[in-house]
Amino acid sequence: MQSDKQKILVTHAIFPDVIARLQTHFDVEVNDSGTALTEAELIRRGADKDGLMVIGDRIPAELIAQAPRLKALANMAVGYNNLPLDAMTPRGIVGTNTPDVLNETTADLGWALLMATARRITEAEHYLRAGKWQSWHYDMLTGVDIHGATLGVVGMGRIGQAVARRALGFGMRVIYHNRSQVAPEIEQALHAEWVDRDTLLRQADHVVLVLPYTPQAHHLIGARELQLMKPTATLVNIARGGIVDDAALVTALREKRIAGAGLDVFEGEPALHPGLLELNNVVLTPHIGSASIPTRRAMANLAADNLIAALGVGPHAGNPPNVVNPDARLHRPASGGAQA
Ligand code: 8YV
Repeated sequence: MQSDKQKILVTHAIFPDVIARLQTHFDVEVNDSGTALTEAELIRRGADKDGLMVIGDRIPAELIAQAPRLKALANMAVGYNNLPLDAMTPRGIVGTNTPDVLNETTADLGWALLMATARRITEAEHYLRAGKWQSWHYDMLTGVDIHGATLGVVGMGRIGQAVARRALGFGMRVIYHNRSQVAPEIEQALHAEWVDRDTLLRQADHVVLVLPYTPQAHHLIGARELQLMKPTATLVNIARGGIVDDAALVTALREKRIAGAGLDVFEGEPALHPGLLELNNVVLTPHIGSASIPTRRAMANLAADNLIAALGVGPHAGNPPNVVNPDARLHRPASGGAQA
């Protein structure tokens, strides 16, 4: 029998209880193949859907053109540069994200990378496992100090603030760069001082990138910026691939123009610049910033809440909590989201 429920696609397997919750409202199709859908598959499987829960996939604008019933794309991520908003908004298709619930977990990972990079943890473990630890030497695997050093945070949003807050425990000086200065009470609480970007790069011992990806942020850190950094400095990217020019970074690391880098995100991921794999002054993780079970669960539930509300059902029907393109409402057909 034909169901009259709205149809949704979830682009990767997620917690079964979250899927069950979605099933109370919708006909749910899940890509549980364990691999990402190709662009062509996304377009084909999205074509008859009312909504999508998007998990890390770059959604082609073509899907929007091919899916006449589509009303909402709920991203299970805080970043949403993977959604084709320019195609969605004029069609009245709402996009949502999952802010806040991942701030602390992502900040923790930023610090894990900072500390692993500064203290050469990955390199030291490889050294030990390879049986190279035969004797002691005063400068064996010496790193860069974290306590008392200067932390430079690029992007002082909610995750940037969580990164900066952790620096208090290490007695660090905190400088930050953000398009606009944060409120004075936040600066005071974090002991953080706004500086221009070049000053930050020149003065920081540890630079952490926590800004959203926008076309203006593309290759924000390239050869020129890496040249400004101290030769003893480290660079951590927990934001998005493409903010750092990975080829320029490989050259800088190879020539030891900075001490090291800790990277969770890459241009063209899951592929990465092959040069990165040859270097031992870089710590690499596969985009795991938000990867703890409680946080991923909170993200999945929030994305589900957004999708349910955006498709006109549940307690927040018509008012999803985390809309990223509010102008889409101006283009919505008068009837609004269909009811399940
Ligand atoms: C996601 C992320 O896990 O929230 C973000 O922006 O980068 C990660 O937390 C990843 O994008 C998959 O959706």
